[in-house]
Amino acid sequence: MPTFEGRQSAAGLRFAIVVARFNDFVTGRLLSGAREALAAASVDADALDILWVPGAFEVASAAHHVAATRQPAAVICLGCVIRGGTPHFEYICQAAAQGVTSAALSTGVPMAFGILTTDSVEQAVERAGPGPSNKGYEAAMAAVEMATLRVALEARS
Ligand code: INI
Repeated sequence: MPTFEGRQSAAGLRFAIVVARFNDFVTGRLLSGAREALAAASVDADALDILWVPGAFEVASAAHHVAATRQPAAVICLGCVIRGGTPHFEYICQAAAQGVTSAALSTGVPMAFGILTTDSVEQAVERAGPGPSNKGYEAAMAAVEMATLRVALEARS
């Protein structure tokens, strides 16, 4: 029975990162974490497109566009939505999650979901610290695994 798995090295593959500017004191750190993970996976800095968008709501449409036009091996989606006192939080989170899922399925390009949805600034900052527990780092590692899984599957088709 054939078994397929992704790899930890993605040398030679191109990636895109879509990052929301809203709460950039957090998303900038998620971006640093994602870049660190891609470097650890031997992805060349020149093989990386970085797209800044206004907020988490806009991440999915930019992810869809970059996937369709530049055909990266995977897209890493980064953002930070912090709960306020209104239902706005739920709408943005739901739109972001469903939008990224739909963009990945419709383009066939794997997308990693590194959009934090937290109850407080403290929870967001905790998830954007240095090292592998940074959620941007984790999302980039998921993107590497999914991209290389796809390469492994295509090599056998
Ligand atoms: N966008 C975020 O990325 N995080 C938030 O916490 C947030 N809040 O709280 O409103 C937020 N709003 C902006 C939204 O993503 C869109 O940019 C805006 O609605 C314009 O479409």
